[in-house]
Amino acid sequence: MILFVSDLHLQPARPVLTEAFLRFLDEHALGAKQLYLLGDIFEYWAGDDDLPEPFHQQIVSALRRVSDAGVQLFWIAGNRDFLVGEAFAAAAGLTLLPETWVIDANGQRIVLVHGDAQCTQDVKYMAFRAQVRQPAWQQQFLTMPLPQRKQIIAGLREQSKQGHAEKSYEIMDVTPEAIAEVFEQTGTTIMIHGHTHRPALHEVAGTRRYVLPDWEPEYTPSRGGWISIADDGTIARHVLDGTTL
Ligand SMILES: [Mn+2]
Repeated sequence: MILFVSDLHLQPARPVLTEAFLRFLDEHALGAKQLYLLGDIFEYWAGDDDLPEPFHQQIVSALRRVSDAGVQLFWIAGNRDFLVGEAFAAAAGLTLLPETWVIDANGQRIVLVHGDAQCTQDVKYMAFRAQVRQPAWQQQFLTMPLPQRKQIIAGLREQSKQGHAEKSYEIMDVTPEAIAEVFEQTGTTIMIHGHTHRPALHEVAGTRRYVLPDWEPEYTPSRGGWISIADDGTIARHVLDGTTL
């Protein structure tokens, strides 16, 4: 079994969410062969020097327990936790992947992305992304003291809340052109991504695009879940209690 999950937006202020994620790791991920974490696992990540923070320690050791049990863990950065680096990866026992990654899962080639790079209509975000994904920009940002970085990130989040009263990054959807380009460039016909908070299976012109849900276990109706690929290649979408859609 291979599992895929994204968009938890883990943060200390949401203990019910943390509990739901830890339960998912215990009850489902521990029995899997591989687990792919496809972005925005954390609400934000200011740099690996924030690893000692108790909440981060709790999540890292939970992931570590899964990898120590023999499950291979893989990570694709989201738009909120792209500053996760090798120190985090080593502590959690996972492998960092590039932003576009093709896997061979039980004979099927499947392309994995977070999904933010495909929201090409959001011109402002695309410009921001192009800047902050540059290694040189990141190196420079990471030279600032951690409290200052946290302050800047909090400011950006506040700004995006105010400026996006009618539109947030997550409200923007991927564009068909950007999706077609990913399929073409990778020679694949199956994709799994998150980011948009629009869980779905889109079947278009011989392609299948699975969109992961964001997690909101503390609300009614609850949101959340994951995608699995069984040993026979069957791809399934699961809700929080594990049942398939
Ligand atoms: Mn995202």
